[in-house]
Amino acid sequence: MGKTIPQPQETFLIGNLKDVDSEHFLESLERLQKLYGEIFRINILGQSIIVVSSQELVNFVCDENKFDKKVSIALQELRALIGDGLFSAHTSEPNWKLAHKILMPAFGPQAIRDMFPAMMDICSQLILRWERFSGEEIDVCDNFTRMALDTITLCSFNYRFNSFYQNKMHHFVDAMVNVLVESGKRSQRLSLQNALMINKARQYKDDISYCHNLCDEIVRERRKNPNDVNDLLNRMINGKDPDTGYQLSDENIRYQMVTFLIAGHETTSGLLSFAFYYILKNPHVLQKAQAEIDQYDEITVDTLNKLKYIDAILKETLRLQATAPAFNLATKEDKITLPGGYEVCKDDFILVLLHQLHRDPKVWDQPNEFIPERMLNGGYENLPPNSWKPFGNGQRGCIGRPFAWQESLLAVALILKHFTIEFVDPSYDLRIKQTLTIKPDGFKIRARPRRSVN
Ligand code: MNH
Repeated sequence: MGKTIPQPQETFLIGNLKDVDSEHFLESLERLQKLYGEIFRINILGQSIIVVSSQELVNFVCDENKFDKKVSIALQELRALIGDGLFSAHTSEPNWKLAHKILMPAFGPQAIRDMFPAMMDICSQLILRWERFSGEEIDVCDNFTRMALDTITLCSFNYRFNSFYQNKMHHFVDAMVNVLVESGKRSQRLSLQNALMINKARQYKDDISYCHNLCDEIVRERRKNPNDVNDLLNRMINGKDPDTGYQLSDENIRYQMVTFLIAGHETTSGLLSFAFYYILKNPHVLQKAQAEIDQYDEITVDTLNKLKYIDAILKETLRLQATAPAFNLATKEDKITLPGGYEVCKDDFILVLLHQLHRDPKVWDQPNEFIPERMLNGGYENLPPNSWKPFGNGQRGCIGRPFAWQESLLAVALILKHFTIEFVDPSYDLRIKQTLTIKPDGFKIRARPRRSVN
C-alpha cells in the first residue's frame, strides 16, 4: 500500500466538486495547492485527478517510458470541435502518429524561416495601426489576438482574416471562445444537465459548425485553385506517411486546421500580452531590451536569433505565466509509485500544475520575481531537468513552439524599436482571465513613435 495522497473531504456522490469553481478551475487548483502541497487528489464526477507541482514529482512523471499524455475531461469534450486533431488525439490513435509524421517537417527550422515574410507582413500592420493611434489607449490582448490569428491563418493557409481592418474581431474568435468556455462547463456538468440546457446546446452546435464550415471552405477553395506554396495546408492535402503512403482524410485536415487556429493564437497572444505587462512593470527590463534592439538598424530573420535578452524575457514570462497552464498525463502501467511513496494507477489523471512547478523554491531563486537574466546562458537548462515546461512534454509537447517563438521575438522587437510605451493606468495590477489558456484582463497601454525608424 502506498502512502495516502492528501485530498479534501469528499461529499457523497459529487466528490470534490464543491472544492473547485468550474469557471476558475486553475485558481481553485492553485488555492488547493497552497493548502495541500506538491501532490493532492481531487475527485470530480467520479474522475480522480492527482495534481503534482514540484520539480521532483514532475520530473518523474515526464518519463515517457512510464507516462503518456492523457486527454483531459475538458479536452475530451472539446473533441466536438477539434476531433482527433493533434492536440486532442490520444497517442494510441493512428491519426495522431500519421499527422505528427506529416506535420513535424512543416514546423522545422527551414519551414519556419520561410514564414518570416508573412509574419513581418502581419506584424507591420499592427505597427502601422499603433502609429496611427499614437497616444490612444490600446487594448493589448485584443491587438495581439488579431495579430496572432492573422499570422497563423496567413502562414498556414495563405488566407487573410484582415483583423486589423475590422472593428469587430473575426466571428471565428467569438465562436471559438464560446465553444471553449462551454466545453469547460459541459465537462463539469452531468450529462442530464447538459441535455436540459437546450439553448446553450444549440448555440454550442452552431458555433462548432461555424468553425468547421470556415475551414472546409478554405480547403474547398484550395482544391479548386491549387498552388505550389509549401504551406501547412498543402502539406496536409498532399503529405504522405513515407512508410505507409497514408494521407490525412478531409475530416482530419479540418480538425487540424481548427486546432492550429486555436492553439496557434490563444497561447501566443497571451504570452505577448503578459510579456508587455512585465516589461512595463520593470523599467530596467524595458531599457535593456530597447538597448538590445537598437543595435540593429533592420530586423531580419537572422537578427531574431541574436536577441538573447528579449528571448530571455519571453522565457521568463512563460515561467511566471504559462499561458497553457497545465497538462495531463497518466501512467502506462497498472500501478506505479511516485517519489515520496504515493501510488497512482492507470485511471488517475496526473495534472501538472505549471504555476507552482515554475515557482518550486527548491529549484528557483526568488521564484515570484520577474528576472529575465536567469534565462540567459542556458537558463533553465542549467537547472534540474523538467523545471520549466510551458510547452508540455516529449513527443506530445508543442509542435508550434518554433512558430510561436519567431512570431513573438519579432513582435517584441518591432514594437520596442518603434514605440515608447506606458501603462494607461500605472497602478494596474495583474488580473487573469482564463479559458483553456490564461490572459491578462483589462490591460491597456499607450504607445508613441520613438523617432523616425526605417
Ligand atoms: Mn502549443 C501542444 C503550449 C503555441 C500547436 N502547446 C501544446 C502543449 C502545450 C502547448 C503546453 C501540450 C499540451 C498537452 O500536453 O496537453 N503552444 C503552447 C504555448 C504556445 C503554443 C505556451 C505559445 C506561446 N501551439 C502553439 C502554436 C501552435 C501550437 C503557435 C500552432 C501553430 N500545440 C500545438 C499543437 C499541439 C500543442 C498542434 C499538440 C501537439 C501533439 O500532441 O502532437
